[in-house]
Amino acid sequence: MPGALPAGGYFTLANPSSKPVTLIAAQSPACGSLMLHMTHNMSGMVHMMPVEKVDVPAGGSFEFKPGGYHLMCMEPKALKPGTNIPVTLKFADGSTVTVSFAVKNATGK
Ligand SMILES: [Cu+2]
Repeated sequence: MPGALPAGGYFTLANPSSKPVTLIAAQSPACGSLMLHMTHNMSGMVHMMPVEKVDVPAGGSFEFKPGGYHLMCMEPKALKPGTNIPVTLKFADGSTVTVSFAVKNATGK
C-alpha cells in the first residue's frame, strides 16, 4: 500500500459455534483506526459507509470482500506487502479474536 492511503481488509468470518456472534469493532497496532465499512453502489456512484456491527449466524460465515463489506485501515503505519499484521476483532459478547492479516499491494501481491 503506497504512502498513507487507507487500506482495505478482506476476510471471511466463520462462526462454528451454535450461537450467533456480532462483530462490533476491530483494531490493529498497524492502523491509526480500523473501521467496519460497507461499499454501496448507487446508480454508478460508489460510496463507503461505516457500519456498526456485522452479524454472523450460528454455524455460518460472513464474507468481507471487494465491493462489499471490508475493514478500513485508516492512517496505516508502515504496511509492507509481504508482511503480516495482527488484527483484533471485538464481538458484542465481549470476546476478542486476534488474527493475522497478510499485507498485499493493490495488485494482490
Ligand atoms: Cu472503506
